[in-house]
Amino acid sequence: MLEKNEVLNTEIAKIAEVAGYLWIKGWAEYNGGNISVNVTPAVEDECQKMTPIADKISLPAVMGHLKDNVFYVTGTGKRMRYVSSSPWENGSLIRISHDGTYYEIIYKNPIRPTSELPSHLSMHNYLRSIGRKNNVVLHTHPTDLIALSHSQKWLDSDAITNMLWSMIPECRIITPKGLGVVPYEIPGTMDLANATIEQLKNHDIVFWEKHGILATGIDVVDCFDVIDTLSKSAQIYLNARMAGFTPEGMTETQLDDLVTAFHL
Ligand code: 2HA
Ligand code: ZN
Repeated sequence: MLEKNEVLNTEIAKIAEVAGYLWIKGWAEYNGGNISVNVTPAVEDECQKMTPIADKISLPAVMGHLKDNVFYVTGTGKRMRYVSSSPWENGSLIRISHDGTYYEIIYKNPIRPTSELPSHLSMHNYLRSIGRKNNVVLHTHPTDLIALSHSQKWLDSDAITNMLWSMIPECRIITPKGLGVVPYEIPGTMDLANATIEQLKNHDIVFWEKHGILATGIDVVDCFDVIDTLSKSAQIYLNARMAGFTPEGMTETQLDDLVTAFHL
């Protein structure tokens, strides 16, 4: 009985908590953002036997590293504020087929997954293929970071990473691999997914021009914290600019000292 599965319930409660933060932060206007979390370890035995509650849907490529995996995925067109209050009315569990070519919704309501699902699954599949212990893909629309993505100056991985790192020490510590940058692509397309995957080779977080940000990781709350810290840095930079000066930023030596102190 999945209702009584405490490990799954805890994971869903964390997703609901994060969805609420995305809304409160003002990062989830309309149906903005989407979340997928690999919950296979929590539900493995139970879910392999469950009867699908909707038709099979083919995947754009074979997801060889996600065979029989189960994901909680937010629904297409759904609002984060309602994912927060009613996760099972605004998202569902899907199970990837044994051959990795299609998926089926298995629980709890036939809520169709986000339009970004093929791209999320491609990322999950890629990260597993290179041995990264990834469970989460979280995409959202932080106002301050998107504002920065409207300037060519910040659409450079080193430039945006170094500027954000230099605003507060936490940022250097919590995002040691910095940000990857993807030039504008149409939302929901495999072009956007493939360009993102290219950046995930060297980063855990990817900045999408004039659109938003995507974080990958083991834990959904940690993914939120990473984006929250980047957003804080962006706010400090923009607040200083609005006050009429360019912030100094921490020096290179101050940043390097963090690498030593925190073994980054
Ligand atoms: O789900 O944010 O990028 C709505 C979006 C698409
Ligand atoms: Zn988006």
